Amino acid sequence: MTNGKPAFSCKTPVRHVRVTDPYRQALCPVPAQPHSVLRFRRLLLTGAAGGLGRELRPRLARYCETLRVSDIAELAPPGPGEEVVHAPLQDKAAVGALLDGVDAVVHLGGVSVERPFEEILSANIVGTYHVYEAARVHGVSRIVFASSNHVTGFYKQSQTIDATMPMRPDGYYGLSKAYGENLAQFYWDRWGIETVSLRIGSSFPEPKDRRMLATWMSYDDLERLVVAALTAPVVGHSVIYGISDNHTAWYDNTPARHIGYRPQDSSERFRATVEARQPLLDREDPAVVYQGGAFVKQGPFD
Ligand code: 15L
Repeated sequence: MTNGKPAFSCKTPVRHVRVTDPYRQALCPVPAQPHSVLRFRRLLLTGAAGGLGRELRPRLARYCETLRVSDIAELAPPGPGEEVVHAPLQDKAAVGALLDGVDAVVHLGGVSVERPFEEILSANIVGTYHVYEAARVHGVSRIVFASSNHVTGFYKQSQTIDATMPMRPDGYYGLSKAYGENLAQFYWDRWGIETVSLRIGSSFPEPKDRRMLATWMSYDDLERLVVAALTAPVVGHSVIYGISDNHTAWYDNTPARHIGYRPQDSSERFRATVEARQPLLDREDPAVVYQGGAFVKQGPFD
């Protein structure tokens, strides 16, 4: 949801934003921008070597003059209009340099699964703090933050939830994404940096199991969502679930309609195959009870 305007800001944001009433925003959605009008001078994509980063890299290149891509893992060499930077998120100075001269950031970097707390701490908690600090220093006005459905993974699959409901993280990974969303809210309230936090469901070529019939998002819809988050005129700090237009859905995105995300795919065409592959479900299994699936059963790691 969009939560008010900054109380004050020591640095005038590049983009002036006025959000007066988030619920009015939700009731009066801004139409999605035609993609052809979009032209960023320089976009930064962190985590570009990961599964979603590799998918988004060629797609985002279409929307900017220069795409700067970053990761700690090996990246394909720069193509036309690309800059490749290896910057560990734990290194504040490196992340500072990474954001110098960029208009907006798509922050996918960090650990993307449940892991021991120390790994999550350095990549996701310290690393995301470095990204926001660098955005403040360099006057970057908008960040698209790859959050996760695991921020609310301990809601039951029988429930329909929206982003205004309390967080119920299902592990250290989900907790780190909850922290990232709170960080985004703080940098909006304090510094006027806008964020759209994307609580991404399961973005893969196709749903792997029955749970993903509800959480799946196609790569084309991922692109639509990221582009909408980059270009919606006013977002403050908004939170939206990243799923396709699935017939089974646990998330109500009504409070985030102002982002202008209109999914065009659905998991339904995979249903018969998925259900044949997984005919029986153990209704007592926490992975079947809770929205976070197997994430709710991870750990302890010692
Ligand atoms: C996530 O947040 C993970 O990054 C991804 O690997 C998937 O496991 C996804 O959630 C999911 O919940 O399916």
